[in-house]
Amino acid sequence: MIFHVLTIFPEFFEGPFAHGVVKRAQDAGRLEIRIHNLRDYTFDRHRTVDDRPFGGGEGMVLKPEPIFLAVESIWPERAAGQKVILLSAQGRLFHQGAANRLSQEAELLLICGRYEGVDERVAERLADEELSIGNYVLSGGELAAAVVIDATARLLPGVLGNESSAAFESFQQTGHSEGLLDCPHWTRPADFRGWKAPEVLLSGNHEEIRRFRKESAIEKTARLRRDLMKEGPESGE
Ligand code: 9WO
Repeated sequence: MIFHVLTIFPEFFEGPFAHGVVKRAQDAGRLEIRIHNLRDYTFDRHRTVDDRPFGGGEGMVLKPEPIFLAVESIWPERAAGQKVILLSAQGRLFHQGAANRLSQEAELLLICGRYEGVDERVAERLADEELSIGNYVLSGGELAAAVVIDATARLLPGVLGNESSAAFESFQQTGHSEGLLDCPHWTRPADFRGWKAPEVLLSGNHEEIRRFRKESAIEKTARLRRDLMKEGPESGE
C-alpha cells in the first residue's frame, strides 16, 4: 500500500514512521510513505500556500491551487484505488472500521490542513472523503495523518505477522468500535508493592483464563466505555 502525505511541514513525518510496526512494514516492502511538500507546487518567489479568508476574519486559509496541482501531479490520471482524504476537525469520525476499509485501498493521499483552514473547494471538488480523528481541535492535520497511517498500516497483510490467527481476523472485522475493549493485562512481578496479579492468570487453567479475560473485558468496558456496549441490562440510557 502507498500513502502520500501533502503537508507544509514535511519534516514532521521524520519521527512517527521511523519506529515499530510502521517502520517494519516499510522495510518489508508492504508499505510506502511518500511525503510531499505543498510549497513545491507554488510558483511565486515566496512559495505562497495561504491567503486571507473571503468575508474577513482572523488568520489565513490554504489556497486551492497548490493543493489541486499537487494531487494532479502525483496522480495525472486518478485510478479507482487512488483516494484523496482531507484531514480536518469537520470530517467524519475515523474509527477502527474506517481503518479496515482504508487498508483495502491501493493508494491514499492525505491532505493536512494548517492555519485557520483549507479552501472549501478542496473538500467539495478534490477529496473523496473528509476525516476527523476525534472531537478536538488540533493545530493541523499532520498528527491526524500519522494516526490514520499507523492505524491502517498495521492491518496490512503480513505487517503484524499474525494475519492468519482467528483473533486477528475477528478484530479486523470489528475493531473495538463496536463491542468490547481488549482485556486488561499483567506481567511479572506477580506481587508488585503488595498489589497482586489475578491468581487465575498464574493457574495454567486455560479455560478459566479465557473466562476471566472475557469477564474483565466486559467489566472494564462497562466502567470506562459504556458507549461501546450495544445492548444488555448493563448498557444504561
Ligand atoms: C477551530 C475552531 C474554533 C472554534 C470552534 C471550532 C473550531 N474548529 C477549528 C478548526 O477546525 N481549526 C482547524 C485546525 C483549522 C485548520 C488546521 N486545523 C486542523 C485540525 N487541521 N486538522 C485538524 C484535525 C483535527 C482532528 N482530526 C483531523 C484533523
